[in-house]
Amino acid sequence: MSLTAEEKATFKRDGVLIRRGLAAPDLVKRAVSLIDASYRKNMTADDIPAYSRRTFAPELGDSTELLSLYTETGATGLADDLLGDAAPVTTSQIQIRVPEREFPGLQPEKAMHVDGVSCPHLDPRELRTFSLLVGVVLSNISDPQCGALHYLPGGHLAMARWFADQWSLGMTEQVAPEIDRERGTPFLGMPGDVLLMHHLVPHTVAQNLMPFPRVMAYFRVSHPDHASRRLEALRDPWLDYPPLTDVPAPTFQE
Ligand SMILES: O=C(O)CCC(=O)C(=O)O
Ligand SMILES: [Fe+2]
Repeated sequence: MSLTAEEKATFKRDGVLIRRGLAAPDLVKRAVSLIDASYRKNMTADDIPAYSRRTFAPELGDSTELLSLYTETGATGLADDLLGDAAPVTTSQIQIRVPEREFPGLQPEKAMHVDGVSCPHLDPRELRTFSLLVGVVLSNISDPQCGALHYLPGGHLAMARWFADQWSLGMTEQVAPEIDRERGTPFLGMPGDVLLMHHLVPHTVAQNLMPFPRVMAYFRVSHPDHASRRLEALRDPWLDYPPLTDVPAPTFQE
């Protein structure tokens, strides 16, 4: 599985690429039924705040069935196409936006952020960054009101400039003030759709105003050298993406 030249150019400009229906229905069905069982049987309302920071269904973090959403769908080939080479992914993260009506006040909107930098619950000097986020849709996300991920197309370039010029390690601000004010573009999709997002694209999630849970599986992919150059990768958006160095970003809007 590989990316077209046009897809690479789009990723360069937007920092985001969407492949509809990449994960086969049987893989999606198996993952959904495991997550659903965990949500119904193991989760309590008290778990929601911590799970929202880390992962839902933590006991499934290294399950082969969940990992197959990344390893058996062609997503690994797409990640290799962007990064040139990628370290193996060994865990999945499940993020559920629970229905607000059922669990009022337990899952507030997340602030605009990039993953792994100045996490509110961690030491701000600790970086837990990576290169590429792969997200697999596991529920119907056709209405932005259901707690859709909202992202800022092109925000990876603005964030790299901010990290280079304004930011220093230990600051608690997660993004530049002008980015914090943005609401972003909702990522809408159906089960099996896959999102590839550059690590510097700022994003947020709102409350889920629908009566059913919104479910995503996420995989964090790193260039093999990422861990040894986290600070540099915040300031140079293409350091972890050698195959994209010479790809021109399109100037047209689709
Ligand atoms: O719930 C989501 O879709 C994404 C949440 C998020 O941004 C995160 O866990 O870092
Ligand atoms: Fe995030």
